[in-house]
Amino acid sequence: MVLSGTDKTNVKSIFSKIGGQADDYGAEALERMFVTYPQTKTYFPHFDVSPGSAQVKAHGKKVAGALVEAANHIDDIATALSKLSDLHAQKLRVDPVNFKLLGQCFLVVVAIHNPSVLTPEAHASLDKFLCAVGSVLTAKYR
Ligand code: HNI
Repeated sequence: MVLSGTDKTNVKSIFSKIGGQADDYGAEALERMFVTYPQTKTYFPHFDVSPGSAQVKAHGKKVAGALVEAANHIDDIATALSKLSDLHAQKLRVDPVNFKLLGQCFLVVVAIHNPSVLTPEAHASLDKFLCAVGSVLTAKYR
């Protein structure tokens, strides 16, 4: 997934507009993923996955932090998320299809809270970015 210069600018602009709300969006995206695609809950047997749970909130913060990190290092996402890539490939072994699902949920959450930010162009760039993050996190699966 190759991000153009415009995509990179769009993604950085989206994250700057989201600002401190990213943590909440991470949690909301997880809540939506668990409700809409309940099969994703199988990776979190040790979590209380009900909406509003403290564990989901804390985990959403971590996921959002990784997305912000990727956006801040958009020219080299692979290096920025290298440790997470090892973790998802070697330990968690999440089926790659699930990254699309979480990505879609995150897009929906951004759209709901920032309808004016998510122009079709911004939507396309954010989608490409989330796909790029998913590719990095599943790149080391063997
Ligand atoms: Ni993911 C742990 C980031 C997609 C299942 N994941 C993490 C952590 C981060 C993270 C950050 C915490 C690592 C640590 O504690 O050191 N995950 C991301 C990102 C995406 C993603 C940025 C995609 C955008 N993860 C997914 C998906 C699933 C998933 C799609 C499964 C459906 N992740 C997990 C599980 C853990 C995890 C399971 C361990 C949770 C725990 O605390 O036990």
